[in-house]
Amino acid sequence: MQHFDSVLKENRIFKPSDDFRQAANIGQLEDYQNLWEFADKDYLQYWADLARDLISWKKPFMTIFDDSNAPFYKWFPDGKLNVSYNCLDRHLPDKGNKTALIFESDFGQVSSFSYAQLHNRVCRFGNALRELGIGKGDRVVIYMPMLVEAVIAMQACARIGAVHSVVFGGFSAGALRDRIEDAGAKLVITANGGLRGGKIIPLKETVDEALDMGCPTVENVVVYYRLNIDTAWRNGRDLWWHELSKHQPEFCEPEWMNSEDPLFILYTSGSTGKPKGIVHSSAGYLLGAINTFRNVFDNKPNDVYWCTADVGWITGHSYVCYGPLANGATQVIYEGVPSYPDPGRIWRIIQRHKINVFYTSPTLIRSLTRVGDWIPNKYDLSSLRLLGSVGEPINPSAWMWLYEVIGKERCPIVDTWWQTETGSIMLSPLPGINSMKPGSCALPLPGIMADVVDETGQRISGQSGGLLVIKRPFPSMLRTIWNDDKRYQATYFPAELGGKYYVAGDSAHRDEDGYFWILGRTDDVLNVSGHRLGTMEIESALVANPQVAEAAVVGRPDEIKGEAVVAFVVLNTALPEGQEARDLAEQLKQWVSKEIGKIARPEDIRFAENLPKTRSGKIMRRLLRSIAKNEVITQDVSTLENPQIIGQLQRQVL
Ligand code: 6R9
Repeated sequence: MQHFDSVLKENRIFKPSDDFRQAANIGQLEDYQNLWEFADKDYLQYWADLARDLISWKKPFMTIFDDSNAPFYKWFPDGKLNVSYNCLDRHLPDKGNKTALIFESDFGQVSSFSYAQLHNRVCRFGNALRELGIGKGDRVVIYMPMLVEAVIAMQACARIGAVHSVVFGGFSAGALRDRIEDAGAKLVITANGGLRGGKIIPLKETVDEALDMGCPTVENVVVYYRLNIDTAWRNGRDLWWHELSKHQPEFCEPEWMNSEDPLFILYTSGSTGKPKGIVHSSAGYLLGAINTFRNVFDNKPNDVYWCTADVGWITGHSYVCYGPLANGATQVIYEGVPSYPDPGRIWRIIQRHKINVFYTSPTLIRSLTRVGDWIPNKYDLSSLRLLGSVGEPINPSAWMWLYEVIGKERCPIVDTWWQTETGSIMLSPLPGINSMKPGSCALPLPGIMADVVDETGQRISGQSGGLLVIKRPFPSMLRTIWNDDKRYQATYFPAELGGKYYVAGDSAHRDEDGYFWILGRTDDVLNVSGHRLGTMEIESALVANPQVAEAAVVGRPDEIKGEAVVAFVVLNTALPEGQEARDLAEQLKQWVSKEIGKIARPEDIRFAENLPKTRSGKIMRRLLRSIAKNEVITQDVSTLENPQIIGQLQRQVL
């Protein structure tokens, strides 16, 4: 990718200030070294101590770890707990009146909820779900806008032991149906609509459409009344959230779960056309979320924290729903679009709520650098003390802008690398300890045995990079892929590397200080604005269109989005030209938005009579990537069966 070149030349180093270091939760080099030494020498005890310190257990565990059925690892398997109890009830005695959530709506209305109020809402909704017959182990799909109610729904599921699967509100009916069916959900929770940038998103309509296409396991749909709009209704199936919750008791007894009982399933893209349902456990996942939130975001009792991620992604699970609440923190939830109604919105929110810790994505930062420094400079951002980035590689110039213009060289930046599968942050500077290098996610957190190896599992160094692996199991890692243990084992613990290392699917290199620099995915996964998209998923969507015979999708470096989707399409009809080609390209872009969601919409579609294939029939993706970038082709194309189509593919539809 474009900015990797500059990453390879990057050599600036920034140290946390003495003030920051002295006040940090982990600020003494000695403490940090001790943690590492302990983790190295007595790995299991290290995690057991943390689990005892940070989690409130109903029944303490005796066994720390069980690898008798590797790689289906178990952590703290004989313990019992409830995740929602850990996020709410345990704070009530001394933090009942503390603000848990501050909600700012799309149009700027603010409301806030104390821990006691949130507890009350979660309990009442939990009881409502129980009344519908939802209980331990049942799957519940949550398809909600970014509202406090999305967090309440997740917490209520956790409270009664139901396994939630949140589907991002931008996914289409087809994508929603696939996820509901794969999870075998009994219930869908949605809102009658969402508001984004002043526009109404008709979520309930999408749910209706998805359920019309299948989903035989769904018995009910619970609908939160967000907007005063007409809402189509299926009597007997659909129920209003407020009506269900009204008469519920104010306490809901938590379901005491085994450590290894699944807390949630979250679908993410992989290298096949079918998204993977990543399964997370209760205790191990919670431990990762609590521990990293406390240390990486250096959480302090009076901090106001804001993470811009939607609850539809893992970041919204670990660093909106679970990590902050389990730590008793105060956080802001914002409903809408960051640039609405103007590009100053983000900075206004920071000023208004006196945000101290701000966690966001490189795409958002890049889009804001574009509009000029005078916009953030209009606002008082002096409350900020720590900044964070996640989801994709941050290029050094975006990093520098964040550091200088937003953080005024006062705020450390934590560039956090992790994945849906890891559940919590794996690589990041500890803000009071580690120096920062723009574009590097620094070092593994204590206890995370990450490394870079070659295809045989041998450790390598040097700028060319290798596979990013984690050499020992850790509590917050995924437990399996829902309904697909085989795929779990084959994808993440490949036999070629000995079957023991967790293979992340990213390539990386380590510099002379051991710092990690992420180079990109090693599989056919694109990262568009921090969202993972499988090229195969988009290809299957395209070939599902009756006009399309064959399609290949690649990523092209994009200054704002990181990567943009480019699709090469072979039609069932003659090669279109001019207006006809333009219309068809637009139709196919809309088709993909409809099949998967807007985030997957191709930016560029090119038509040809065939795709470039080797004589053995393999599509030459490397060549397609060069063509997508409009590069001069210098690669050897002598193995191509059909070299004449290169010219066709180079022609953009303008
Ligand atoms: C948390 C999240 C995971 C993929 C991951 C990697 C990329 C995430 C990154 C980063 C460079 C960072 N990624 N954080 N790349 N620097 N700080 O984003 O989870 O949606 O599963 O995506 O995102 O490629 O493998 P998920």
